[in-house]
Amino acid sequence: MLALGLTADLTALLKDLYKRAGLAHAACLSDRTNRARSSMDRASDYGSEGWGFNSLRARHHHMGHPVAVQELKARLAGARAVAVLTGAGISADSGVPTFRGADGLWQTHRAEDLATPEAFARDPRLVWEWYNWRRELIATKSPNAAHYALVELERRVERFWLITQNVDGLHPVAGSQKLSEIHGNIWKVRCTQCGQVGTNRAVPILIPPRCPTCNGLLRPHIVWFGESLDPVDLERSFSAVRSCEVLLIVGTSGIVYPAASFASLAKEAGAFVAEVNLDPTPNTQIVDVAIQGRAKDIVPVLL
Ligand code: BJW
Ligand code: ZN
Repeated sequence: MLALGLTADLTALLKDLYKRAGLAHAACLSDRTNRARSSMDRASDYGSEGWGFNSLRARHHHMGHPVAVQELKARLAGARAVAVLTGAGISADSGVPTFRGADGLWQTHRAEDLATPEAFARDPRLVWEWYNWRRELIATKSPNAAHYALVELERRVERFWLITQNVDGLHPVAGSQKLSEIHGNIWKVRCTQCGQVGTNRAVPILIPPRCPTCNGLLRPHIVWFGESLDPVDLERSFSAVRSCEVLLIVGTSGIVYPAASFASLAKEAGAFVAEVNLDPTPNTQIVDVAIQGRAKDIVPVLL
């Protein structure tokens, strides 16, 4: 697994990321995505055997144990600064497919064909068709109890920040406001010519969609592999992760950077770090408490 330098300094961290980016760029795209896939495969191998639960217990992790829930609940209730990181698992309970795993999107679609700037340059129509399919699916889904519980947590905690990798927009629909959608939003489009960002809720969107201002080709306002995250989102997220007392990580496989570095970053800064996930992930080793279960069942009982 890739490990980022555990520096508390954002500049150094970004430098590290970009240094790795340089390395990644040196390799050809398929190499990079193959590497990505092999780390995804490794992650899904962690399932039942890779990291036996006994060894996790020996490390004082409490998989789904009521004591773990109680401890996390107390930590959250006592914290004045809480950061939350969510991934596709929180929306799986609303019926939105995840990326990796048995029913994941990457089982039937090659990431390098769809979620890279190179793919869009090669065949924008194909990429837009995939997004149309996903927009159609997501349009029928609603937030679940876990999304709503995080809105309530935001209301209760003095300093709160929700960082989501999800592009489905279900957190804002639920009512979350202190939020960075670090991988973008599937209902937003961006002009490849003039850069203007707009909201477009058409299902299906007319292919190829055109910019109302300059007639340039529109693309999804989503962060694809190899693209940089918005620096404002990034700074806000790093600062929340570095300064929180509790970091709660829900439903992410923890292999896509930079979000994959948040658990160790928060630990390094002295936070109490907890994970809620159906399965063990690379983060499970790092966190103080790992609770195994469905987001919609676990997150509401943490309040
Ligand atoms: C449940 C559940 C239930 C199920 N309850 N749990 C080498 C070193 C360092 C970095 C890199 C490197 N090589 C490449 C990189 C960078 C790359 C990267 O990290 N790649 C890794 C795969 C290695 N990252 C980037 O490129 C990022 N940009 C960047 O770093 O910029 C600097 C840079 C520039 C150039 C080169 C390198 C660096 C951008 C990343 C953008 C990611 N975009 C995607 C796709 C968007 C397309 C779209 O959605 O339309 O975002 S990838 C995909 O993965 C999507 C997700 O947001 C993201 C994370 O996935 P997530 O949310 O974790 O979902 P899953 O499916 O993986 O996991 C679901 C989890 O839920 C599982 O654990 C289940 O168990 C669990 N679960 N049901 C609770 N009911
Ligand atoms: Zn334009």
